Amino acid sequence: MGPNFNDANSLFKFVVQDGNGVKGLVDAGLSKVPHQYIQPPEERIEKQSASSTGLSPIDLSKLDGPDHDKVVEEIIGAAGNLGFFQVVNHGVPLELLESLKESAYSFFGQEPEKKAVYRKGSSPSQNVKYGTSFVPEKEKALEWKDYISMVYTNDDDALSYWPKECREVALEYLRTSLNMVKKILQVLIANLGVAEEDSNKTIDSLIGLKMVNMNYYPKCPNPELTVGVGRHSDLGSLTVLLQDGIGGLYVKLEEDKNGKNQGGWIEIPPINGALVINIGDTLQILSNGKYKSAEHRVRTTSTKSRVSIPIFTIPKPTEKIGPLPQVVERNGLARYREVVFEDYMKNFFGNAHDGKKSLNFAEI
Ligand SMILES: O=C(O)CCC(=O)C(=O)O
Repeated sequence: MGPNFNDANSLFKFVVQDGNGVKGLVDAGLSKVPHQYIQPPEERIEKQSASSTGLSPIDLSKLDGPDHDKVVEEIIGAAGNLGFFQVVNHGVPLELLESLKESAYSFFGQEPEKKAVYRKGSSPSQNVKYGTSFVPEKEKALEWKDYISMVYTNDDDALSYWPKECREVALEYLRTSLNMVKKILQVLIANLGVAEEDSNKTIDSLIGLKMVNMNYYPKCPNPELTVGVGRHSDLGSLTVLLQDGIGGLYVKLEEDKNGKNQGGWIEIPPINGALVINIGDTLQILSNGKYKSAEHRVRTTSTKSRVSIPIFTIPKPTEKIGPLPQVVERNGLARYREVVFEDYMKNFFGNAHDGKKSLNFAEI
């Protein structure tokens, strides 16, 4: 007998424990989403309610030319306002971006047993994890997303243990993106008053750990009731994100001092060949709030499945993270305490997504 999707335990076992994922549910021919995926009304995403950013992508190649100062201004402005921006001429080959999307489809298109090998507890490497939703055990409503997560330690480990469908392209994506991440961080760190001779050390501490994820959002019979990813901010320093052409990534506008913006949402539209960059909690803490770790979420769609491929750059677990003294000196008051990053991570991954609540852990 097949799984009974009306029974909560049976569904959880099928999707989460047996590793069939949301894709397994959809492939079983569902005509409406099971109640475990139905979000409370306040979390649902109305497609019509968001506007597009209308912001042009930043041309990173100009950092090395006469427009250097203008590009620096654009990066600093975006990091301090929306916390999200898009970049072009980023140094990551455009053919590689296409291969990455294809490799995500070839990984998730496999039989469930092939993917389930990488479930937590059975994966041949603790650096590779296949899963679904975010923290399914803790969530009131599950997220409509399957993922594979690959932590980088060294090339040999990646080439031995990351899934063969995507290992080479994911590694090349990471390698080429890191050059860009370092350039962007150089700009952001210099603006916080870190002396040039200390800049490399600070950057190394911000990107001590790297993780490439591939997200797969199967098409959904009831996009109006579900979310692909719920409201959250990222925990690390900078996230690089490749999204395909489907759309559905929304960022929350912070209410400004005059009460304008009212916390509305805007879409980060897919731009062919561009990469999305966003600020994570670590940079918000380090900058004492000058840079914004933006709250974001992802809509589902009934017409086509979507893939996205983020790289998360985060400090090593043993690293201590707190506001830079030079920034506190300017502000007069530290908004965050110093935290051991391992504790911050445990809190982040131990709770369901809930907007920017992750930052409360470090708030004074
Ligand atoms: O799929 C996206 O566009 C964003 C994914 C995301 O927010 C995440 O993986 O944390």
